[in-house]
Amino acid sequence: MVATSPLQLLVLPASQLAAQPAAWLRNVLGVACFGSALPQALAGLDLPLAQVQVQALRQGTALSEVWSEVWIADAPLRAGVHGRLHWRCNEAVLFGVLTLAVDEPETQYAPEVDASLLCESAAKALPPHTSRPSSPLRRTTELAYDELFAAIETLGFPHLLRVWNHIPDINRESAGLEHYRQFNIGRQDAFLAHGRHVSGASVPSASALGAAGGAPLVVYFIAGRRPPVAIENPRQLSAYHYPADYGPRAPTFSRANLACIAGQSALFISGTASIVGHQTLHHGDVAEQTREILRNIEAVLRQAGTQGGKGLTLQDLHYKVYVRHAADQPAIQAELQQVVDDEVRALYLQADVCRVDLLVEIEAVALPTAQEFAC
Ligand code: 3EB
Repeated sequence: MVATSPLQLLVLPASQLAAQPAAWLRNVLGVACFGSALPQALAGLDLPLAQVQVQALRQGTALSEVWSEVWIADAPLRAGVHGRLHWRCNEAVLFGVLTLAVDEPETQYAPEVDASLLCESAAKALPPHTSRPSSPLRRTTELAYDELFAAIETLGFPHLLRVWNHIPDINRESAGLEHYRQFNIGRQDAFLAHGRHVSGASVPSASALGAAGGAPLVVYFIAGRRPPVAIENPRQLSAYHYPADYGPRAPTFSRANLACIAGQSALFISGTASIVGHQTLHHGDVAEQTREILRNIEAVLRQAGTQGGKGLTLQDLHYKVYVRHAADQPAIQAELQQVVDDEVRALYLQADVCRVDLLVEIEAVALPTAQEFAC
C-alpha cells in the first residue's frame, strides 16, 4: 500500500473536479479555483470554494480554462457555514473560505494618512488608526479576519496554519494608500482585537496577491487544533518586523510553519519573493528574482530542518507561482526546472504581487508521508 498523507493536494482543471463522483467529493476538504467563469457544476456542490479572479498560465499565455487546487482529507468530514464563512473539517483540520465584496463608495471615508511619511509632531497629532474612519478595503479586511477568528475559535480550530489572501487591485492606491498597505492595517487590527500576537511564533504562514479590480476580497485558510512551529528565514527580516517604508503596519505572517495534522507533519512555506533583509533585489530581472526566491526557499528548508522538518528538499514541494507579467512565465519555469529535478509540481497564476518591484512570488507546501515525519 502506498502511504498517503492525512492532508493531500491535487491540482486539476475545474471541469475535471466537477465531473468527480459524489463518493470522491466526500474527501474534499476545500477548493480554490483560479479563473473567471466557474463551471456551473462546481457552484452547485456543497464545498468551501474560494473563487479567485486570477488566471492560470501555460507557455506565457493566460488560459481560459479554470484551474483548481483541491485539498483532500480523511472522511468523515463535517461542513457548515458560520456567518459568511464556509468551512469543512475532520477531527484534525479545517478549511475555510471568506468572500467579501469591497463595494462601498470610497469618497465618504477619510484618507488613510501614512503616518510614517509625516514629521514626528504631525504624526503625534494624528489619532490612532482605529479611531479614524477607515477605507472600504481596510474595513472589509478587518471584518474578514474578525469573522475568521470568531469562526475558528467557535469551531475548535483556533490555530491558523496557512492563509491565502487575494486583494482586488492590490497595487492600486485609494484613499491615499496602496491597497496592500490598507489590507495590512485591517489584518493587524483584527489580530489585535482577538488578542492574538502580531509577531513571533503564533503568526500564520500566508500569501497575499492581487485579483482583478472590482473582484471581492477572498481569504481562504487551513486551521488546526494544535499550534504549528513557526519558521523564519535567516536571509530575510521577519515580515512582521518590516520598517514603515513598506506601510504603516507590518504584514502579519511567518515565512513558513510546520503543522502536525493527524499525526503527520505538513510544511507550509509562505509566498516567497526576491527579498533579502527587507529589500527587493534584482529589479526588472525575472530570472534573477526567481533564483533569489529559490535560495530563500532553500534557506527556509534548512531552517525547517532544525525544527522538525529534517531532510525536506526542493524536490518534495508542491509549488504555486504567481507571475506579474504572463510573458515572464516561461523564464520562471526554466529556472525552477534547473533546481528541481524530476517533474516539478507547479501551478502558474497571473497575479500582481504586493510590491510593485516584485515580478514573481513562489509559495510551496510539503506533505511528507514518510515515517520520520510522523508527529
Ligand atoms: C514578502 O516577503 C512578500 O502579506 O501575507 C509574501 C507572503 C508577501 C505573504 C502577506 C506578503 C504576504 O514580503 C510578500
